[in-house]
Amino acid sequence: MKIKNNIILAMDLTDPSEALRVTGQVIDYIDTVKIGYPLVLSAGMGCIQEFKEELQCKVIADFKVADIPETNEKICNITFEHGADAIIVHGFTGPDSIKACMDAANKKGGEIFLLVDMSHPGSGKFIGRVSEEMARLGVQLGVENYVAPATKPESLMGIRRIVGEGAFIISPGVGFQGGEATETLKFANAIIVGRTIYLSKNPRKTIEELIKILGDVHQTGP
Ligand code: FNU
Repeated sequence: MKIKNNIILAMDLTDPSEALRVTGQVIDYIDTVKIGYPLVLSAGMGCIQEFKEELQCKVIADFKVADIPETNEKICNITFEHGADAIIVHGFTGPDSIKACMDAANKKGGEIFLLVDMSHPGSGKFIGRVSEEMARLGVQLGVENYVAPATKPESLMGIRRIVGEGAFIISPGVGFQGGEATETLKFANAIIVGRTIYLSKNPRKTIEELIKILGDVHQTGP
């Protein structure tokens, strides 16, 4: 997946017209929006197609799929049939459940992102303890895309080491959760940014500033 400016907007506003309006303000700068339960549970699955048609963007469905293989297959099929380009899938459910999502994605022409560690403080208790094992499982299964946290650079770095340079990592937790954009992009291919943009008084200016910071680093960096 190629992502414009290496930024994915996490659109978690729950009012569908507000969500479209605010995304529209920054759509010149991004081509990929992550939509999850907050918006879909209030607006319905139709909002995926609405975003794609009105804003001409790719949509990643953040459904953190975590069920038995047969149910995972159904969830993925429905999500791709509603127009999602990719779906986020939990790694902790194990190989058969992940494989069911990969098979559904292959059949429907979509992609999966395997979530191997999370960004919130409580993630250290369980998921963070097995994240490298999950990443290794992803590699064994042939998973190409991963989600790993911007708030834990050590974890992100370890996951990159395991999945290799060829894998595509997207990383949530930049801004409000404390993750740092330029640091994160040393190990991730794209950052996921939500509240910093959509709660900004001027989302357009905020994303322009973010792009400028990333661009400056790119120009002066190694
Ligand atoms: P923001 N998200 C996350 N951490 O934050 N999918 C994870 O480990 C993860 C996620 C999502 O904090 C979160 O649900 F797996 O406002 C939200 O949609 O910038 C977004 O990433 C972060 O939003």
